[in-house]
Amino acid sequence: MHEELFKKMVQSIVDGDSDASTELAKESITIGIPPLQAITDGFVIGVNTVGDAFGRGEAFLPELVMAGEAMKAAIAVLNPELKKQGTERRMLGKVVLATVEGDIHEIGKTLVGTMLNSSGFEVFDLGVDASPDKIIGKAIEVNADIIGMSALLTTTMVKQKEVIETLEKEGLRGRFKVMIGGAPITRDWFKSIKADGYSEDAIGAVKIAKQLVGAE
Ligand code: B1M
Repeated sequence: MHEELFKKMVQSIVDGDSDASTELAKESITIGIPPLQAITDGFVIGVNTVGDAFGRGEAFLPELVMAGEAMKAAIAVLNPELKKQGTERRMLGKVVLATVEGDIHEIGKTLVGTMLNSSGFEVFDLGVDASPDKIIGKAIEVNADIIGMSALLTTTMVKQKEVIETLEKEGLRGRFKVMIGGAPITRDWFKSIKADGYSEDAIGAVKIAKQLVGAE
């Protein structure tokens, strides 16, 4: 069902066509496709297609940028729907969320934030390129339960480790649970830096966050 629409969604991202991705996102809402399904079965496949081509040297930076913009445009339409569909309104805990220093990939991080928020977490989204000091400072300021860090580059994932080491040095490690994610993050990396939670996707992130605050 809706296969044609999903294919058009993929193509709109591959073409870097923000107008088309916006319209397709609106159409999916009108016909009642769950927003997360539109993202995972449609738009994300498009952005992964461009990412893979870029990785093989068959696409170039402008295409990557345009695919990212088209993806953001679609998510901007779907975000309010995702929030509306959040069923749980109890306050499960506070999450300080960021993409780590040196890294400007924001789409997955923002999606994780939206899902956490609509599942009952209060999310303090620091955006992208957030330094360890900024992340830890905010966590102290709001008395966070969880620090969530996204990293999309093999060169920036080390910042997740740096935050954990800084927490240890400052005697704060026991105060916050640390959850990590992002395309290059593996279970081995998660174990090696002694984070508390790791997930491959946004739905998993909600599950892990709930476990970390003892809500599941
Ligand atoms: Co970039 N980029 N990029 N990029 N980019 C990747 C990551 C890359 C894999 C592409 C490739 O080569 N195949 C590659 C990294 C290679 C590596 O490190 N091994 C790469 C590169 C090289 C670069 C640049 C260096 C390119 C250059 O300038 N030469 C540059 C770096 C800039 C920087 O950050 N300093 C760069 C720039 C960009 C754009 C700005 C053009 C754009 C981002 C636009 C934006 O965010 N506003 C971009 C894009 C779009 C991508 C790809 C194609 C797609 C990323 C994305 O949005 N995915 C990406 C290829 C890929 O990943 N397939 C690529 C969709 C999103 C929903 O998924 O972010 O993985 P994702 O999030 C998922 C999960 O990972 C998980 O849940 C999310 C939802 O399911 N998750 C978490 C994420 N965070 C989590 C946190 C959690 C839990 C789960 O807990 C806290």
